[in-house]
Amino acid sequence: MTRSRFTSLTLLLATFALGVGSVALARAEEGTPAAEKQMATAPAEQPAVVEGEMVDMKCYVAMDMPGGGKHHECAVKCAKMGIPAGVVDKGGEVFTVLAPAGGLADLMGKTVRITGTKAQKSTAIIPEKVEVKEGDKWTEVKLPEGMM
Ligand SMILES: [Cu+2]
Repeated sequence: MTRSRFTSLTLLLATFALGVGSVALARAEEGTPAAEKQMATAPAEQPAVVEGEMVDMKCYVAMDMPGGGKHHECAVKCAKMGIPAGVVDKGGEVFTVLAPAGGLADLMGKTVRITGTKAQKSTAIIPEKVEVKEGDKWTEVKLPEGMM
């Protein structure tokens, strides 16, 4: 290959790359308004209250283990290790609690009520307020600072 041929090939490649680049750029710009519109009509999150038994997600999912009873000790250990906590509601729906599980370890097996933001992309809740039911009474649980 001669030098001039090499140069023109390089130029050709550069031009091609630039062309592809501008097309990609134009596409990205085209995509922006639609994406914004979609976000405006479909919020990613919505307020929600979830009530049910607190479990550790690993043992619940893998072995159908509750958060209380004979499995209580394991559930507490799992949460302290950082395995996500979850809430199983009356209908059997399971919500992952999107907060550090260590702060929820003492609630394993108890009936809890979590007020927060429900994720749309997953069955999960970001807690703003956590309450525990003892007898017929609901008590707000003080969670470690910075947890939510
Ligand atoms: Cu466990």
